[in-house]
Amino acid sequence: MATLPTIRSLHPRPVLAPMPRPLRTASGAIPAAPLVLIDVQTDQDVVGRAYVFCYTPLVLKPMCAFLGDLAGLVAGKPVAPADRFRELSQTFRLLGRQGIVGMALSGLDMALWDALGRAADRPVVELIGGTARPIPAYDSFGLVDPVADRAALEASVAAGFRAIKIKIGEGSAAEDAAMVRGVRDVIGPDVRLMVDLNQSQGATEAIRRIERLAEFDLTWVEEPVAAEDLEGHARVRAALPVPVQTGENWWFPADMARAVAAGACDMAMPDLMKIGGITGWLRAMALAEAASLPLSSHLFVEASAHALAVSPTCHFLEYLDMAGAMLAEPVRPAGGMVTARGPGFGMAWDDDALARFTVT
Ligand code: SMN
Ligand code: MG
Repeated sequence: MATLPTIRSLHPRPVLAPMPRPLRTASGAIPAAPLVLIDVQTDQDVVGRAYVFCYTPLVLKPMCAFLGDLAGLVAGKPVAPADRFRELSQTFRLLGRQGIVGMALSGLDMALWDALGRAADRPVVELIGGTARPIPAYDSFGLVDPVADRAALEASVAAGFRAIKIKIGEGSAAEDAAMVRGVRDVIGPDVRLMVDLNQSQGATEAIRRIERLAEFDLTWVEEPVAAEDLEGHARVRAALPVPVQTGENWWFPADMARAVAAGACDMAMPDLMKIGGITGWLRAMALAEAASLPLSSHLFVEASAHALAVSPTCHFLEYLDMAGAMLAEPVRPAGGMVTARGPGFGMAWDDDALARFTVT
């Protein structure tokens, strides 16, 4: 059997990637994607590639510095994601794995899985026991103006998406209702519609707002209250006919277990960068199956197609293209579906984009 590659070094690079649609949410705007691209050099002729999404450019430099120092802890060790996950989790036990630490560990995990896939010349989905298959995707918008954004919404439906998500919660309840009504009128009754409050409300106000929207046949309402307010999520869930979705801000599977125990949601959407990469996702998907929670992804389109393909309660892949501008071949949904590509996650950086968008 071929030997496992050994980690030699990490090469983090900060970029500000243009997005097809700048994103506005009720809790802030993201005009361009602050990403740190992570290359894991190994002793074989494979380089593992992944990226982390930093939400704000302010995190780019500290993330690169932390990843650079993390290299000292893993250099010379095998590309064995579960082993490195276990060791690094123990290393940061006293500090805790929230924030930059958790993002870096998850990003490193994804890069290690990519390296393993490249070493075996297989897509990651096959390393974790599945096969690449089309995953239903929803086209994820920010806050929208149904008039100004009509063409973009119509283009999504024409491209084959059978599900659309929009953000609400920035304005008044009446403005939310007008936005949702307008979008429902554009996409018609047969396309699923999800709404995302991005933690912008208290439970009472969230209930009041969503009750007004129930007539529009919503597939889910996402993060109605602060991510860490599990009781608030449970209150909203108990009061509404609309399913509650949450999970993008769970740090590692333990956070998910706490949310499930609190009855916080009807469905779950962990973020690969916060749940612990592929290694964390494999544990989270078991929690979702045991709790009968439909499981969806958050961002990280490329790696999520691999993770969802082996998820027993696979629901939807979020198509929100953060890194496409940095890739030689961006992921292209077909008929509203996204299929995993290899080897690894099938990502190659575009050299021109690196030259243009690297932050110095
Ligand atoms: C979201 C929040 C922040 C950045 C990107 C996306 C949003 C989502 O909560 O679910 O898409
Ligand atoms: Mg969200």
